[in-house]
Amino acid sequence: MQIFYSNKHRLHAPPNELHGGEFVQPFEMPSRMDVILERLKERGFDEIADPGPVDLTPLSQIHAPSYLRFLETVWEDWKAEGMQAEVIATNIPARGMHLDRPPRNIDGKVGYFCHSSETAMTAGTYEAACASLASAQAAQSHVLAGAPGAFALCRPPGHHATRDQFGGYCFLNNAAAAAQMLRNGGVARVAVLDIDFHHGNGTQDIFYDRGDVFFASIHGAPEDSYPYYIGHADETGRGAGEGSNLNLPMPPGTGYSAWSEALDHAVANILAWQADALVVSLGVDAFKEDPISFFRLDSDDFTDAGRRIGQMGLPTVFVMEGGYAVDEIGINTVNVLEGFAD
Ligand code: Q9C
Ligand code: ZN
Repeated sequence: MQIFYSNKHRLHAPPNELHGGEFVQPFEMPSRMDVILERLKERGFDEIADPGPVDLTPLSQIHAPSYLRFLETVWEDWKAEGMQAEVIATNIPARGMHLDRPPRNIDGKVGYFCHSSETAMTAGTYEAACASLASAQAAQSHVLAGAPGAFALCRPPGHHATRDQFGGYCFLNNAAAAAQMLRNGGVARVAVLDIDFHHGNGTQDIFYDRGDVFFASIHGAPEDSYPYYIGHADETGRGAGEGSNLNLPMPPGTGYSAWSEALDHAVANILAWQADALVVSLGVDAFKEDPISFFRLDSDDFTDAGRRIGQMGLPTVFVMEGGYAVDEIGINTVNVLEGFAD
């Protein structure tokens, strides 16, 4: 399987994550990629290419222009205001406030374009996010050209990035961009299957009103898990998108028997919807040892999940999302790809 990966993710390495009231080393760290790359090579996946330059034009179909401009300029503006350290949102518009009036002040703007303050930005974040997006785009065009599957080893991840907000370690929505570019390339019906432990709120937000992209997500129930305020089973889409959004929230302690039933349900719905191509938001934080998640999947379960995805018989773009049990992230990720290829 062809893999696309850029080293430029290293430009994004914030020193801090706000976690439990203190600053800790971020869970989403550069070494995640090293462990995956090592495992890929160990298992004979040696077609790993740099994606080449990013194409920013399709971004305007999934992100607000004002948000894109913000990402591009925030670091400069933040420094110009005299801020000493990384960009972190402090104040985010809440109940009773205006949700649609971006302020001029950069601190206010950061909060306006953010939904989760654990996520920091640094000088190299935008460039890293663009390089991550480039991998998703390259994998997408590889599949569009006829490959049965391709893997975008993306970092930073993307599925929590909404139309106009960063957060959840995400800035540009790589999976949404891949889906949009498949559409632009002539694929009529595209499904996004999100198996990351966390609900893919960004991808849902982007496609919620659209009937041409189906979104299905298996995730920790919002009552118990980030992103907390979205991801319920009754969110089914709106307008032309009614019926093309499927949320399968699962409780703490969910193991592979219940999880795989949810996967089968998602797969059946995607096939019934008659998708022509598939984008998989591939997070492996459903793993039992993940430090910030509460499902109980074993490493072998990821192989089986990959096999079930492969049995759909759809051209498939895998896009890397989360997974924070760094020691096993390589095994778990590559297991999905091996199961798929099987
Ligand atoms: N303090 C992805 O898996 N919540 N993002 C942090 C630890 C945010 C996860 C909880 C989790 C975001 C791509
Ligand atoms: Zn996740």
